[in-house]
Amino acid sequence: MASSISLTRYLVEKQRQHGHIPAQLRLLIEVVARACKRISISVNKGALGDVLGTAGSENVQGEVQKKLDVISNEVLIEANEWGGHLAAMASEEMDSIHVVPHRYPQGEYLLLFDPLDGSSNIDVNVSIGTIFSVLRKVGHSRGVSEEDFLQPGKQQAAAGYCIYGPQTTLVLTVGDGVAMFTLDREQGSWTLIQEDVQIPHDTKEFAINMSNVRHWAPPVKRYIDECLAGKEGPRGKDFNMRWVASMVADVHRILTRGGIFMYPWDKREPDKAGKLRLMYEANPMAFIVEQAGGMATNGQQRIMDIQPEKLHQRVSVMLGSKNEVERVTGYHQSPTA
Ligand code: P6P
Repeated sequence: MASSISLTRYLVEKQRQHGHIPAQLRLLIEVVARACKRISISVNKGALGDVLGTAGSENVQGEVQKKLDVISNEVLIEANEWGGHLAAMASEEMDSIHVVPHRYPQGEYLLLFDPLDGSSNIDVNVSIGTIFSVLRKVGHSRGVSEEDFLQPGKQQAAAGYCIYGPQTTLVLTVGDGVAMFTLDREQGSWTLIQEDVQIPHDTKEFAINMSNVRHWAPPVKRYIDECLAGKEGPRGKDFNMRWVASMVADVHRILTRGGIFMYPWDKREPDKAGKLRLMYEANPMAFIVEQAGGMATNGQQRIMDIQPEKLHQRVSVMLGSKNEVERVTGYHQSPTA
């Protein structure tokens, strides 16, 4: 294998070539990557580390928290508090933002994360992951409030995820393409395995939870019915289906070989825009997917153009291979076309 490039070297060279990564952002990314390394150690222990099962508490979403949800959240908070690169953090597992304590210097970035996405898969040994998004703090006063976080996804300075699967792989964008790093456990370092990741514009693979078919809006139903009709239908080709029920795993497959991922609005909870959260699931994944030549919409508009109103607001998500996302978005915008 050609001389391996570490995450640190990749970030330094990006900074040298493009001035793309200010020192504070570089530190932030390396600290998050180190936290993901620690989370992967707990995840990999499973039953041997007394980290499985529920924590006996609920998160702000009213969901039962798994022990690893709480552990992962604590690891990310503790790792990022002291470095002077952050002003505050927000997490799926915390009702309100966590402002960097006064005993530490404050930085210019805001970090948002889903510390362990796919929790329902933890106890059955299926891939799960950490998703993170980085925003710049607007204004220079020391005060930070939830409003500082309510920026559209197109304002992100960086985004990434770490998938804890057969390999532990970190996927990252700072707005200059997408790179993948696999954890070399013998050296304890992140090693570059791919840069300039590109999602094929076409695919024959869709990812959606089919058990919800009776609850979908007509444009989603039309799109999936056409896929299921296969060669004999209007698409003229057969499609395959995958649904891991871990967004990180489904998105990683799409980054690797193409596909479309959908978690659309449905009639089960009509007042909610969708199941997934905008700020720390949809936005970071949309940034990564767009940087890899894909597309990400809520059926009506680009996800990264949505102006957030609440920290934990939900959104309908369609993302992946550009031509497929364009098609299903078109069905929403012109239902009779
Ligand atoms: P369902 C995991 O809980 C998650 O938030 C995403 O990672 C995943 O895509 C989705 O929910 C799975 O939802 O309804 O299929 O269990």
